[in-house]
Amino acid sequence: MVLNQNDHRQKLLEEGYCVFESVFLPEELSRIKEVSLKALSELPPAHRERNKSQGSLILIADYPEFSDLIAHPALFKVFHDLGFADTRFSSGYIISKPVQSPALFWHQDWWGWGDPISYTDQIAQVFVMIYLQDTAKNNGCLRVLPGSHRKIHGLHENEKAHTEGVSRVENPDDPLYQSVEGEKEVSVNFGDVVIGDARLIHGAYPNQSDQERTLITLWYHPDYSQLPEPMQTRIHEIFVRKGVDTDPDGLESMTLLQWPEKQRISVESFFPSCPENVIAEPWNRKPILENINT
Ligand SMILES: O=C(O)CCC(=O)C(=O)O
Repeated sequence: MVLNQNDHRQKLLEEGYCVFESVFLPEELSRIKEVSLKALSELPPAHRERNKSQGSLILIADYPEFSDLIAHPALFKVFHDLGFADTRFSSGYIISKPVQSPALFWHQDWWGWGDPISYTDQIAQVFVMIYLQDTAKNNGCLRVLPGSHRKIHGLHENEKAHTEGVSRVENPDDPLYQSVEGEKEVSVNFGDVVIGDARLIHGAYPNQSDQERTLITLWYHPDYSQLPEPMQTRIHEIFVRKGVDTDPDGLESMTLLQWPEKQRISVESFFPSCPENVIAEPWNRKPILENINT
């Protein structure tokens, strides 16, 4: 179904995600695909063991070639259609499921649940997912729980998501990998873009195909100037890889500030500013259940 401009915004607000079809021509993503597959081929096996459920977690900050994607006019148009202004970037990953690999655990990615805006319609962070091939249930497409960005779900109680044992798939029978009532399959064509509220509970099906399934996830923050200052400070810290709770490898990574001048300048307008003398919003990855709708 092709959605119009208002439908996309409505769906994002109500269900926590939406899909923009044919945002990119396949050839516009060919360089990104080449760089991503090369980065994957150079990964030490231990990385994939450690991230068996995700498949891989490669910070794109190490690859200035991603400047073309981060500031791509087609993404800018998507943000415009969603009514976003003053959108800033914090980080991005190459997340790639090898052939015959397990499901990605159910999780949500929001870390600012301590702030009251997390319980409102204001969206502080979105994921932008760009799959580098068509996806379907068979090769590990995304699955989501529509509306879970604003409503309580049993999975909110599960504190294991993002832990080491769950990433390594130490217990494949854990409910975090299984189908859940109400889940929605989000299959896409190469060139489509999925936008989601960071609060949305999501995961991915196992990749049961004989092809790698590769995704670029980018994190952006709409209407940045309207976010509380401690949140802006935390976003800036994520951007400079300071104390990121889920990502100890990030300390060794480059930041976009160190990219060669040409690439850095092309993405500079998306860099998050940092308010002076403001302590960062504490990491808080679990909603306060009394504050969230039932
Ligand atoms: O691998 C996928 O399809 C989803 C990745 C994901 O959940 C994320 O980037 O937060």
